[in-house]
Amino acid sequence: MPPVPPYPVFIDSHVIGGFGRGSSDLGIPTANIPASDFLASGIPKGQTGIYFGLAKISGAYGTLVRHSSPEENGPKPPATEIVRTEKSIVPEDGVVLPMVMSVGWNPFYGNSEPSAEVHIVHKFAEQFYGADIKLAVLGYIRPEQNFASVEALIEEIMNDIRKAKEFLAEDGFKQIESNEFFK
Ligand code: ADP
Ligand code: RBF
Ligand code: MG
Repeated sequence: MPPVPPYPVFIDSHVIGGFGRGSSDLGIPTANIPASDFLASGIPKGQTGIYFGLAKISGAYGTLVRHSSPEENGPKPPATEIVRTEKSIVPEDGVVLPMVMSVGWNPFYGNSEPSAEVHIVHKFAEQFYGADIKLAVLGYIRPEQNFASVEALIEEIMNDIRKAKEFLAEDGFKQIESNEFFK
């Protein structure tokens, strides 16, 4: 089955700092992008929730400097700055990869601002703040939910990843990998 309209939706963005708890709290790092890039993408406005698709990282990246800790900020994201380095994405990390994406207010954490964040199903050599990220959003999985525990949230994310892999294994999705957008 091919992606159902309005998908595929292509988003050309870059990686910014988030709340700083994806890796530390959940063990599931997410590359955050400006929520405005998601809102401008053509996906029906205000449709928060969990999506799946493909991602490709490229270009130069830097190191993230946080000017305060997530704990100090509560529901607001900490101020961050990306300090450029001479590093660029290595070829084995710069391929089209499966991803799951979460958009919204993270009810479990009660954020005061919407975020858009992408977990790529791949083991990266390093963090890649400031790098370019190209996304093909290929479908919607579910709305955002609240959970009774961090463990329950993690379990649901694992389930999302399983579903994403199943969808992406179907013919119509695989072809998007060779789309001109990713060249
Ligand atoms: P933040 O809140 O700043 O986004 P995270 O812990 O969610 O912190 O993610 C940190 C960073 O980890 C991402 O911005 C990205 O550079 C890097 N990263 C490493 N592996 C992955 C991956 N598999 N998927 C997404 N990001 C990853
Ligand atoms: N946060 C929620 O509060 N509720 C969710 O249902 C939820 N689902 C997610 C699904 C995926 C695939 C990913 C990558 C993240 C999800 N999150 C959800 C966001 C999670 O809380 C967030 O990644 C961390 O707070 C780190 O920023
Ligand atoms: Mg993140």
